[in-house]
Amino acid sequence: KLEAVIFDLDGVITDSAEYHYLAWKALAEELGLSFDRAKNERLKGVSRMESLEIVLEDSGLHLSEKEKLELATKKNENYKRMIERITPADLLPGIGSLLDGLQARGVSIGLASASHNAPLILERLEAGHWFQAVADPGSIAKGKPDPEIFLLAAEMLGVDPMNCIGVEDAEAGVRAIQAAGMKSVGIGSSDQLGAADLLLSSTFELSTDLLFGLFNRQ
Ligand code: G16
Ligand code: MG
Repeated sequence: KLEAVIFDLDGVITDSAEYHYLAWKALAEELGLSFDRAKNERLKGVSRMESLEIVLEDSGLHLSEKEKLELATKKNENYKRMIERITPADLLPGIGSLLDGLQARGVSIGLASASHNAPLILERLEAGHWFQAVADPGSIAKGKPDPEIFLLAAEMLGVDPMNCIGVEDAEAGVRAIQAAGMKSVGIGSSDQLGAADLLLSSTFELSTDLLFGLFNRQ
């Protein structure tokens, strides 16, 4: 029986993925490095410090840990200024009615975001009331594609991962969901998310019936 649906935040609940892109791009430009959307795909779902390593690769720059921390902090300060503009109108299409529908059918709802800014974003979206569990990325050892954050959310909800569906927009995220033993829904293109059990091009296509259908199919 479908007991819970566990969501990624950035790129699934709201388009904060775009703000991450803009903030990393601004930092890269400041450092004189090239950064495009193709490279940005590799940052999705990946932690802040690991993202910085990807931004810096092939740069020839040799930075100390302290300098790296300063750059990551700078990116985050810029990102935080951008997400202050988020309002409840920034819930991605179909998400509000999906969360209402799941709640009405007694399905638990969890969040498995790699972002330390997730609680702030949920607050800005006024979406916190839908979530019975928000997994803290600070309390896990390994980020996506490791399943840890999805397993933590399931544990907090008190549900068996086998009875969960995970929803993601990142390749690393879909792999994390599958490694957790959950059914996976990918939001995006088959180039990155071809491995998902169900692939949709937009959150608008998500529905309670579709998720029950996915869970019940063999
Ligand atoms: C998100 C983004 C990543 C970001 C990470 C850490 O994860 O997809 O691009 O690097 O969180 O975010 P922060 O720097 O805010 O802690 P998710 O899992 O919600 O897609
Ligand atoms: Mg994401």
